[in-house]
Amino acid sequence: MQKNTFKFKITLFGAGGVGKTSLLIRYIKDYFNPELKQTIGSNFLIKDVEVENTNVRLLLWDIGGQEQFSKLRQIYFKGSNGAFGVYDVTSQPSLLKLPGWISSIKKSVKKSIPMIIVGNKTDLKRQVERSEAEDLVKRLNCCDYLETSAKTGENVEQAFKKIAKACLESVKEA
Ligand code: G3D
Ligand code: MG
Repeated sequence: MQKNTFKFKITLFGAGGVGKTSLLIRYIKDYFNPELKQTIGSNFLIKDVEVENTNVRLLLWDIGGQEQFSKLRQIYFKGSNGAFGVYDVTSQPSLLKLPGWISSIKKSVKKSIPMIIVGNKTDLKRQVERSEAEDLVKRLNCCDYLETSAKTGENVEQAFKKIAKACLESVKEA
């Protein structure tokens, strides 16, 4: 790792089953495993990227199968530089869980951090209107909204790039 590398902790959040682990695996390893089992515990994966001629190391945290335990959430979010929220475009309840997650983040992280929301599983028949998701994302003050498919790979790289870029901009502003 070069000396001038920025390190950002980016935490994934969202309801169980929306595709957080699949998105991470698609991004890091470029494959999709339909047999993927529910993650146990939280994992983190590392990806080195270049953003605007700057070396950035992303520490990507995946909460695993314990999404429902709010005490764990606080530990998990602590020290995050950015957050990556996921819902499933075939599940309205998964969209409506995002505000609760974001209030957990605000309780755990003192300063305001960039957040991106992705609507995943665009390869399936959607149940949530894009405009509804966009409205919510705007109300939640997230920096961006994208739609992805961990299955086809659509927009996956772009989504992680956006959050990396937003993290970099936030440290440069500070
Ligand atoms: P999670 O980590 O948010 O809990 P997972 O979600 O990554 O474990 O994914 C939950 C299920 O959704 C998995 O299926 C996975 O294969 C599927 N999935 C994830 N992303 C996509 C996607 O973009 N498109 C489609 N069609 N399916 C996706 P199983 O059957 O193992 O539960
Ligand atoms: Mg998982």
